[in-house]
Amino acid sequence: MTLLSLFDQSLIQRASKQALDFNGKTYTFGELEDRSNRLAQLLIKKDLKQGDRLSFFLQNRVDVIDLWIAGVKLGLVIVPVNVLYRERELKHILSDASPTALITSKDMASWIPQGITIWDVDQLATEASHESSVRIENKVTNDTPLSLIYTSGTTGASKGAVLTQGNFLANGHTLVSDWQFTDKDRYLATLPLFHVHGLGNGIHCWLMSGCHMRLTERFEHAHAQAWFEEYKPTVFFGVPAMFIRLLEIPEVAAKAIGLGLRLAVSGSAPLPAEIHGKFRAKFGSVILERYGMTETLMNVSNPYLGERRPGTVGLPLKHVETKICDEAGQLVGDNITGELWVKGPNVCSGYWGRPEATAQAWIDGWFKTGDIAIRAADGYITLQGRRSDLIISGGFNIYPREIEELLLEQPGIKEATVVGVADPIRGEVPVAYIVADAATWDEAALRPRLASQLASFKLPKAFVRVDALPRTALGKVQKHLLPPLKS
Ligand code: MCA
Ligand code: AMP
Repeated sequence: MTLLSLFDQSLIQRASKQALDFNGKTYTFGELEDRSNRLAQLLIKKDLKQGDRLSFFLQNRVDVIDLWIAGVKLGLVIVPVNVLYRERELKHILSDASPTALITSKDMASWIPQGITIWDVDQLATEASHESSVRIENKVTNDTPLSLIYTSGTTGASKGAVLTQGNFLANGHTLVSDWQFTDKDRYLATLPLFHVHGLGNGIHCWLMSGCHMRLTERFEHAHAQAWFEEYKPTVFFGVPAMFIRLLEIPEVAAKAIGLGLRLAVSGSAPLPAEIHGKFRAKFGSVILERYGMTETLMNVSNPYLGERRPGTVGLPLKHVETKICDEAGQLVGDNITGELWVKGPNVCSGYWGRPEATAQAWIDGWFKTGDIAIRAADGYITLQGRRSDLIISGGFNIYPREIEELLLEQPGIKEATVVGVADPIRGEVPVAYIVADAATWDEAALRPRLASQLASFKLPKAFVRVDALPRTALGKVQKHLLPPLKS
C-alpha cells in the first residue's frame, strides 16, 4: 500500500465525484488528478527531481493541494511555511531547507528575504494549464520523504521534521478508519494547510475517504456561522480557539448546526474541559480531542465510539505505542506523572541535517515528546504541560527564546524574558518582561520594529518593565517569580 494508491481511490476511482469547493469554484477528483498531473509535468520541465525541496508560502488555496499531490507523485519534499512568518523566520527555514524555489503570491512578496528563487503561484498555474495531463509517477516508497515541516521540538531552534510518505499514510489511514470517514462526509476545512493539523489530518482524511471538502482561505470567526449554515459540514477539525469562537453562535443556530455535525475534532493545544462542556450543551455535539505533534502526526485520540473524556486526549491510536517515563527513561506506573514517549509508523525518523538534535529526541526508536502526561488505570492519557516553556497561542507555537533573542538586539533593552499568560480565546498570549534604560526605552517605536520581524502571534501583547529579572544563583531566569500582569 502506498500513499498514492490510497489517494487513487478518490483521484481515479471517484473521478467524476465533486471533491472540493473553494472561493465559489468547484472541482471533481478527476479535475484534481489532472491539475496535479499538469503541475507535475511543469515541475519536471523545471528540472525538479525526486528528493528536491520545494517550499510554499501561501494562504489556503487549491494550488497548495495541487502541489501536495504532485509532490506525492514525484517524490518531492514539500516545505510549508506559516503565512504569518516574517523575513527573519523565513530566512531561517529557507536557508536550512534550501528549496529549489519558494512558491508564493504577489501580496506576500514583501516578507521574502533577498536571494530566494520565487515562483509566483498564479503564473505557475497558468504555465501548468498548458501542460499535458498525463500522470508522471516516480518510484517512491513509504520511506520517501514527502515533507520538511519546521517545528521547534523541545528546544529553541526551529528544525525540519522529515516526514515520509509512509508517515502520512499511517496517520491518514488510521484516522479515516477510527473516525469513520466515508465518501458521504462533508468536511469544512478552515485550518491552515501549512501545519500538520490541516494538512496531515485534513487533506489526507479527505483524499483517502473521498468525501467532500469546503476549503476556506483561513478561519474567520465573523463568517463561521454562515459557513456552517450554508455548507452543513458533517466534520470539522479545529484548534481550541476556533471552538471558543464558535460558542459565540446563538443557541438555536448552534443546535441546528450540531445536528448535522457527526465529528468535531479539537487538537494542537489543550481544550479546557469547560469549553468541551459548553460546546456539548450548545451544539449537542461532543468534541473529540486528540493529541499530535509535527514530528509524529497523531498519537493519541479520544474514541469515536466510547467515552470522549473532557480534559484528556484519550487512548493511543491503534498503530501507536506510548509509554510514560521518568527523567532517567524508566517507566512510571499509572497515575504517576512523567514524559510521554511514542513509537509507530506515524513518527518521523529525525530532523533535517541535525543528527545531534535527532539523537537527543529519539532513543531506541522511541520519540521523546517533551509533553508531560499521566495515564489513568483505564488507559486514558491526560497532558499536564511541557518540559520546555513552549507557549501555544491559538494553536500556533511560540518559543520564548526566539523572542527574547530578538528583544536583546533592540536598543536600550538589557534583559528580557517572555512568558505565556492566559487568554480567554487563544489559550495563551506572550508577554515580555524587560529591563530597559529609561532614557532610550521607546515602546511605540519597538512595536512596529518587532512586528516587521515576527509572526503576529509572537508579538508580545504587553511589555512589563522591571528593575531586574528574578534569577537563580546560576543566573537562570525564574519565570514563575515574575510579578503578575496588572490588568
Ligand atoms: C491567523 N491570522 C492570520 C491567519 N491566521 N492572518 C492571516 N492569515 C491567516 N491564515 C492572524 C490574524 O490576522 C490575527 O492577527 C491573529 O492571527 C488572530 O486572528 P483572528 O481573526 O482574531 O482569529 P482568532 O479568532 O483569534 O483565531 C485565531 C486562529 C489562528 C484563526 C484560530 O490562531 C489559527 O489559524 N490557528 C491554527 C493553528 C494551527 O493550525 N495549528 C496546528 C499546528 P493579530 O494577532 O495581529 O490581530 S500543528 C500542531 O500543533 C500539532 C501537530 C497538532 O496536534 O495539530
Ligand atoms: P507542534 O510543535 O506544532 O507540532 O505542536 C505539538 C505540541 O502541541 C505538542 O507537543 C503538545 O504540546 C501540543 N498539543 C497538540 N495537541 C494537543 C492537545 N490536544 N492538548 C494539549 N496539547 C496539545
